[in-house]
Amino acid sequence: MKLTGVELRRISIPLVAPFRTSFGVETTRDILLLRAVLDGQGLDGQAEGWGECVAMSDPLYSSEYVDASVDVLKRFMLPKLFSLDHVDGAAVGPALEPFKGHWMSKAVVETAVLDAELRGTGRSFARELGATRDRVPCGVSVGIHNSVGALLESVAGYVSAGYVRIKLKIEPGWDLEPVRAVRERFGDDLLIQVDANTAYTLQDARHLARLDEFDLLLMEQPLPEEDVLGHAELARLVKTPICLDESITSARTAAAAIRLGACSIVNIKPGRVGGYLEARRIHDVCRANGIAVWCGGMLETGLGRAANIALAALPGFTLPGDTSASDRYYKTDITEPFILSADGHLDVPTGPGLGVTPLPDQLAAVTTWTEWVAA
Ligand code: NPQ
Ligand code: MG
Repeated sequence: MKLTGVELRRISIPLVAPFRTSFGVETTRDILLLRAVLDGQGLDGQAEGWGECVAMSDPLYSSEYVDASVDVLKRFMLPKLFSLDHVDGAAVGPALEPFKGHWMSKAVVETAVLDAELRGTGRSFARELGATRDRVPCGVSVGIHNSVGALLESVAGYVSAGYVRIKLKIEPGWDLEPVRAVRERFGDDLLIQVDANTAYTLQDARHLARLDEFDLLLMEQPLPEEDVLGHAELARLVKTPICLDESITSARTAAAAIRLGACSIVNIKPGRVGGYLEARRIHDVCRANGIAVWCGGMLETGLGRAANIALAALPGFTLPGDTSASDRYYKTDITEPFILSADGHLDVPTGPGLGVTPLPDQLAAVTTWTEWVAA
């Protein structure tokens, strides 16, 4: 199989409400999509597949951003893949390995090629990755609000929609009070966790230990991405389990973080680690070490969401993920929407590849730019 061409497409899609985190506010997602066209042996002629890049427009979550992704794909990654005689999902990672970093760009092209390959042979992402469930329990990530009252109203809506776990975004000045209020209002049975997106330092350890009384499932990425050792220190000073997100960029960094005692739980985001195949390797490393994992989210449309739900159906995903329904973020998704069941689950797609494709009208309505890159 050859990669004969790629369509790069940018879409601009409004969020149902602003999403505020410790690193900024997002009101509209500016997303890069990639459509890969494969030709040849093993396929019925041509096959095409889609990927969704999780980079934001600005490098605020990590160093990656959309314009850089377009650039590195066009300048380095696509020419490399076009030069290969045989391309399939498994070949993309090794071929791009010489290029440092740029995990989100690697992930989008690997996902699109894998989708094309699987569609060409009728296999689903879930089957290919090793899913063992046909539906997954879902959590929801709740942004920083202007007041505790407004936060409680939002959380009440998600709880009544069926979400089985609530994640509260925190930052210095928005931590103990909102967490206490949500715990008091919704009771001891609600599964609650927090995510700081690197907003604290080890100096804040005593303050973060005050979260221990709220019986949280975990605290996610309190310290900077590079401060793995700091997380190991912090883990000795707080009772709440430490979960790493930004610090985990590969199975190797996951293994090192586990060995250091920097985390007892890992948030796996396929886009942040170079794709679904590396995400599965992180799952395997964690499972072998008794470390629980869950599937993170980057406000994906139905394309990225479909693949995340397939991944979240693997056996080591023992905690609910940020795999929310489409309407958590978008009024109109670009695929058939993912709809939450009354008991807070989403069905794992079963069709070939991702099991979903963009709806042409919806896609056209949000597209701001396209470019065809031929081999
Ligand atoms: C996290 N996601 O776990 C991320 C952070 C995040 C669901 O909390 C645009 C694109 C806005 C990606 C905001 C969730 C975003 C984004 C937050 C990712 O850390
Ligand atoms: Mg996070």
